[in-house]
Formats: sequence, C-alpha cells, structure tokens
Amino acid sequence: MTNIDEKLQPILAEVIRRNAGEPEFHQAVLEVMESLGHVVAKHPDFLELALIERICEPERQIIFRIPWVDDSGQVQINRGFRVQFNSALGPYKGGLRFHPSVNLGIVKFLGFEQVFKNALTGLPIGGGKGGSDFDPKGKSDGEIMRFCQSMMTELHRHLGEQTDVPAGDIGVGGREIGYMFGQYKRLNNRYEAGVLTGKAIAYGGSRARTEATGFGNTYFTKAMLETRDTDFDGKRVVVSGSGNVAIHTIEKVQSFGGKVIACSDSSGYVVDEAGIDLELLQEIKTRRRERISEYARRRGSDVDFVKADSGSVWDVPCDVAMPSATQNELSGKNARTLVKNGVIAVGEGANMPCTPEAIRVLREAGVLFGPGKAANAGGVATSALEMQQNASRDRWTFEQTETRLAQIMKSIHDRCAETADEYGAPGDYVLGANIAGFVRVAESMRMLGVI
Ligand code: NDP
Ligand code: 2IT
Repeated sequence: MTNIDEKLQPILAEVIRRNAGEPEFHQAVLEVMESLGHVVAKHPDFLELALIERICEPERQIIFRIPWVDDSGQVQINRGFRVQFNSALGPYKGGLRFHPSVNLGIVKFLGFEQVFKNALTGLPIGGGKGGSDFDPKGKSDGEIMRFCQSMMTELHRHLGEQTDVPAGDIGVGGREIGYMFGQYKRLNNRYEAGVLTGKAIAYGGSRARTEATGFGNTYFTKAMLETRDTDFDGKRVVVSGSGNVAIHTIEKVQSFGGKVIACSDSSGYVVDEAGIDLELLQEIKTRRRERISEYARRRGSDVDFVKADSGSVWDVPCDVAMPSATQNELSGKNARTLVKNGVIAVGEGANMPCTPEAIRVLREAGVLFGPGKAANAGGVATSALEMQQNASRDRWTFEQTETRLAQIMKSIHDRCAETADEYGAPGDYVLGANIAGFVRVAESMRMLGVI
C-alpha cells in the first residue's frame, strides 16, 4: 500500500476485508486509489462525505441460477451475475461476459472500471457489468439460444432502457445479443430497442458498434503517438486476441499504415511477417469459430504458430502493443521483454490486461501507456450512440457514427492528458483517466445527496 495516500489506506483495507477472495476487484480498486491522493487533498469533502467508500460499493449485486437443456437432453446449470455498480450519471451500462472463469470478483472489477470509463466518455451512462460462467466453446447454435433465453428469463426483470442496458463482452457478440433481445421482447411484450446494445443493424443496432472498441483504441493510441510526433505508419504492431476487439484493432491499424505481425487466442499465437491477412482471420475466427492455429495452417510455411505453453505473443518484437484479449494477460516479464525490444506505446483494448507490475515497468521506461478505461471506451461510447439512435428512432450512417467515435476518443485522450498535466504528472494517462473519471462521478454523487 506504499503508493496510497495515508488517508485512503483504511478505505482500501476495508474494501479488501469486505470483498474477500476477489483479487481482480482489489487490483482495480488499488489502481484507482493510487491516483486519488492529490484529489482528496483538493476535495476534502470527498472524504467527509464517504464518496470513495460509496463508489467502491456496488449499488446492487444480482446472482442467479441459469438452467438449460443441452442437445443430448441433459439439464445444465450455470450461474448468472449482474452487478449494477453506479447510476449517478445514467442507467447502468456495461457488457455481459460468457466465459468459464467468470465469478463475482471478475464481474465487480469489470463493473468498477466501467463506472470511470463511462464517465470519461462524457455521455449519460452509469456503470454495470454481468455475465455467466457458461462456456460457449463447442456449443451448438441451439444450445447458445436456449442458454441466452434462460439467462434473460431471469435478467429481464432487472433491466430497462432507463434502468440497466447490457451489451457484449468476451463470448457475447451479435448472435447472443439477438437471442437475448428476442427473449426480452417476448417477456415484456414491448419493443424496447434501447434495452440492449450491440444489436444487429437490421433490428435497431448502430453502424460502427461492432468495430468501435478496436477502432477507438487505435484512435486513442494514434493520439498518444502524435504527442511524440509520430504515428502508425510503418510501425510493427502486435495485437493479442483474435475476437471482436482484436480484429477491428487490426483493421484500423492497417488502415493507418501499421503492420500487424502477430495475434493470438487462448491456444497460442501466430506470427505473419507479411502482415496479418484480415480477411482470412475473420473467416477463421468470426465466421467459422476455429482456433488460431488454423490461420497458420491455411497460410502455409511462412507463418509460425506457437502454442500458449511454449511462448507469449509479447515475445514478438514490436513498436506498438495492443493487448485485446483478457485481464492480466501481459505480465511484468512480458513488459520487460517489450521494453527490451523497443516498444514505444501500449494501448489497452482489453480491460485490465496489464498487471500492476507490467504497468510500472512500462511507465518507468517512458513507454506511452493508454489504460483500458480510457483507450477501450469507444465500444461503450458507441453503445451510448446506439441508445441515442434508438431513443430518437433514427439511424446514422457509418461515417457519421465513426466521426462521432473519433471525436469522442480524441476528447478522452485530451481530457486524460490535461488532467495529468493539472495534477503535475504530464504524460501519465493512468493518473489522468482515473482522476478525470472519478471526479465526474464523485461530484455528481455529491449533488445527488447521500445515495
Ligand atoms: P471476444 O470473445 O470476441 O474475444 C476474446 C479474445 O480473447 C479471443 O481471442 C479469446 O481467445 C481471447 N481470450 C479470452 N479469454 C482469454 C484467456 N483467459 N486467455 C487467453 N485468451 C483469452 O471478446 P472481445 O474481443 O469482445 O473482448 C476482448 C477484451 O476487450 C475483453 O477484456 C473485454 O472485456 C474487452 N472489451 C470489449 C469491448 C467490446 O465492445 N466487446 C469493449 C471494451 C473492452 P479464445 O477464443 O481462445 O478464448
Ligand atoms: O468493457 C466494455 O466497455 C464493454 N464490454 C462494452 C460495454 C457496452 O455497454 O457497450
């Protein structure tokens, strides 16, 4: 706790005590607390009004049973979660994750980060997160649909376009959102388009929402590079993962002239010195839902596949690293390798992908570092634009939506940079993001009374 202001130490100790066994949640809270020393010196009322304690305590946590029947007729049980973290700025907003690792602590870390991320967008959205320990891998389309319907049969009573608006995250894309929206509509007998985002364009989705997180991180990272008078042109870039965020990061980086030479999934990584063939990657990962080794097999002897237990994608030398898979996927050791290989910027597409040690190594080496709650905010920001289109019964073109996204990312970047300057830490986007997000939420809560 050495980097934490002494006034904040008892608050952190209490968060750890009352949320025992939730290391990811502790990690997310600790990172924010490390940035708040100067804030409480400037705003003593935040301490007097227990605003920090209140922000660390979710408004509501829902845990429920999800029974469903698999293709062999066997009854299966999963656990569902929705943590409605903070609604000071608007309805709870944040994705649903389907992955066997999902537990309450992971959902709480994601919900906590979401509160500040959503505040940074400047849009009227509170923070929440949810999901299930359901593993979508290897499931048939019918099993996915029955699971999604069962999940929504319980979840629907807690949602509403003015109450709580989920979207996708790991394991939840357009297909799952469609099944959940269908079931919500059936249960409520009303077409409440704004209750879920990430919908297909055909029935109320926003153009550019699918691309938004990856595009947004690329815009954010480009803005960081510009502070050092450089850009993506000709840079070697490594993107981890090969899901929604990774694929559209690769797409945008390539459009800015960067060369993405490696990407991964949980089974391993591929290195393609010619530059990742995006069309082939999408065919394999998005349409056929196959493993990344299939990319190497289809590309032939020029492309290496390395299994996850034999190496890390961060061993591949690059100028820019964009972790876009999952939490704690980039360790201190990986960060030292990146620094040794001359990395100049790291933009977090995933939520909390760098361990605290990795962040320390990168910051000490002077690497530009864009924390997830700022760099990956383009996804949720475009979700808010989807809600706006639904509320006004309008639909925007791809260009209109992407232009708004690009403006939002630039303004998040500038806000983080200005806040870091104001608090005496120029170039420290972690401090800038944590303070700018926190202050917006805390000031709103102060005005709303003891809630
Ligand atoms: P997807 O499910 O589309 O893709 C996830 C990718 O990460 C896959 O390649 C997956 O590999 C890999 N991955 C997931 N878990 C692990 C793990 N435990 N170890 C190694 N690799 C793993 O999810 P998204 O692209 O939507 O999400 C990626 C990250 O971005 C997450 O951290 C998410 O919270 C964050 N994010 C997503 C947003 C969105 O709009 N979708 C918005 C902001 C952040 P495999 O297929 O082998 O599991
Ligand atoms: O982590 C995230 O910001 C998301 N998964 C997207 C949330 C949203 O509501 O669009």
